Amino acid sequence: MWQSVIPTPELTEQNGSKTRDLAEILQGLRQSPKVLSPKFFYDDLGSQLFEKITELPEYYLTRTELSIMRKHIGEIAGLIGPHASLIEFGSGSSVKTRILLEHLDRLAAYVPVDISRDHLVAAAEALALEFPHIEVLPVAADFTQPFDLPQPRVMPLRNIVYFPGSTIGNFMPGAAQALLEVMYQEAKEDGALLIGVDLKKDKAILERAYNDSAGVTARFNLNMLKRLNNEFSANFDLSKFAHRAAYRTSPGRIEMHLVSTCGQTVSVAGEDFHLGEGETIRTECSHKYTLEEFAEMARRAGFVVHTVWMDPGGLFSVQYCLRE
Ligand code: SAH
Ligand code: AVI
Repeated sequence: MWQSVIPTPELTEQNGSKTRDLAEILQGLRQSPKVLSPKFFYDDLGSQLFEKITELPEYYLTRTELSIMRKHIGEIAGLIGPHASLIEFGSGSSVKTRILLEHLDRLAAYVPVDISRDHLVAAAEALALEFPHIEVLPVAADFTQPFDLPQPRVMPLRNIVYFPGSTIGNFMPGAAQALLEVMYQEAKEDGALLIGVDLKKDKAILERAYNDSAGVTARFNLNMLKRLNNEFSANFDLSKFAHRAAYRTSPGRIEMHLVSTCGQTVSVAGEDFHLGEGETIRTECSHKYTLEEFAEMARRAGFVVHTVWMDPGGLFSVQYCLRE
């Protein structure tokens, strides 16, 4: 009987540690005000909910970045040149990447790096089917911790680090610069960074994007507690928390919180935490930059911004940065 041969990309798993994650969660909940890292959003359901967010009418980021990529892909592919290795941080479903994979000249390899393991594997398998001529080398890793990249079969001419979605905005300025420094190292000599950066704009547009009328962002936010219940022996009652997202003009970021709707005590891995009525756990910051602010941060990490593409409304930017 005829059987089709489906190429299965080989997964590299690195630096995942439940003990380290739990220590980080407990440390965040002991703080005042309480915080949890946005990286804990992304279990399988969290990744699916994020995909739903990208399709919401209020969430302008994804469709705007896609439109910029489609409009300027010729110029982007020209700047990147042939035989590059494309290394993507926080690849998710690799939707925007498909535009690059379709247009880059004889790509040596595509290396998606993501913390959401099963979602990454599914995306990598789909890509390997769609682009059988490109070596796909998925890496399941927390990119805020040290990790190694697999070696492609074909020696690339240069490394291009791709970081779309404005995920850079989810890091505090110091951590964002540290991450750009890691990317600088991964780009190696002659390498470059292609990055999506969301821009400062009217507060009402921003707050709508993180408070959608269908309530998907609220489910995404609350899912973090469900994940803590499932994986870290927590006992959060989701009905006692509400989603809140608001823009703080200074320092220029959306903050997402989970608001305790009553006084309550929750337990995580045997440790109790008290929350007063109205007390919040901050789950995410989404920093918005001006072009100047981002250029300055990139410069401190060793990059010089070479080209910036924006949509006509100036909502979002895609930036090509070279090692200085
Ligand atoms: N690049 C995609 C997805 C953005 S969502 C886009 O532009 O639409 C953010 C992605 O980063 C998720 O897939 C999430 O799993 C991943 N991520 C978040 N924190 C991470 C970390 N510390 N290490 C690795 N991946 C991370
Ligand atoms: C992945 N990241 C850039 C998204 C953002 O806009 O900060 C995550 C998100 N949070 C709420 N909606 C989307």
